[in-house]
Amino acid sequence: MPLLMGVVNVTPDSFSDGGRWDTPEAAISHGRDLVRDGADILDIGGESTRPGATRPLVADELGRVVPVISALVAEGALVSVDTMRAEVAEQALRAGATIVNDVSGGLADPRILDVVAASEATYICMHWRGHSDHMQDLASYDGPSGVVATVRDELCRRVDDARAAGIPDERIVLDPGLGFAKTAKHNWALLAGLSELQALGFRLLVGPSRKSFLGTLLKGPDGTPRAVDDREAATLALTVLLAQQGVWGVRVHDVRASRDALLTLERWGRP
Ligand code: PMM
Repeated sequence: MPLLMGVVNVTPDSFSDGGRWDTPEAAISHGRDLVRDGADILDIGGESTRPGATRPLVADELGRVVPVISALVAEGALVSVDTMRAEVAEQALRAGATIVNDVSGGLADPRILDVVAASEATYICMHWRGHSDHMQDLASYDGPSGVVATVRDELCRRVDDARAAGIPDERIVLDPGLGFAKTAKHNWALLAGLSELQALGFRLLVGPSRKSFLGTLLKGPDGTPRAVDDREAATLALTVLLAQQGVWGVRVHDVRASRDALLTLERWGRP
């Protein structure tokens, strides 16, 4: 079964849960709830990557994530830091995080690769093309090879840089980056073509939870997308399908529901 990575967004403006856990106390308490619900990893982030988001100051990002990481690590949680910044990754690792979840795959701040290389951390290397304020302008995969092969090749170049910085393959996890410079059609193609990414031989993490392509799929008769907090059943269906594909991890908001779905799937496969 895949690992469940529970999302702790310590931000005022994330698309799915912005503002709900934006004080350290609220975020710590939410992280505890996710562990109780069965999260294997807590992914703690202080920068919203919703389309159109503007970037926080480094000091603000640090102030959001470091106290939350320290507190949850002290309680025994396995923590990843969701950041594109070397400085934040460095301080998060010092506070006890053991995974760096870099949605830019080393493109936003290449020094992050050196920080990870100098540690023993796992590096989640996501497919990305640009910051959130303009990423949807970059959602074009018109070349002859199509979105799956293009994302695979672009991820390979990120892996080349990670290797060159000294991060061994065993510490690298790849992620297709659903919704990042991608339309709904691109996301569905990537999910259907996941085995092409798996063929690269790295562990895979996928983050479909509550994303807008599910809102579009579940749109009402007048075309209105399904609300963010009403996309859970579709998220669970994808969690189960991803588990059947053999991915290493799924990044989700509702850990309890995903854990129930995975336990059910696991029981089905047991005599
Ligand atoms: N998606 C979001 C943020 N961080 N990290 C990884 N590795 N993969 C993702 O798909 C991903 C991510 C955006 O979702 P959120 O605003 O709900 O956290």
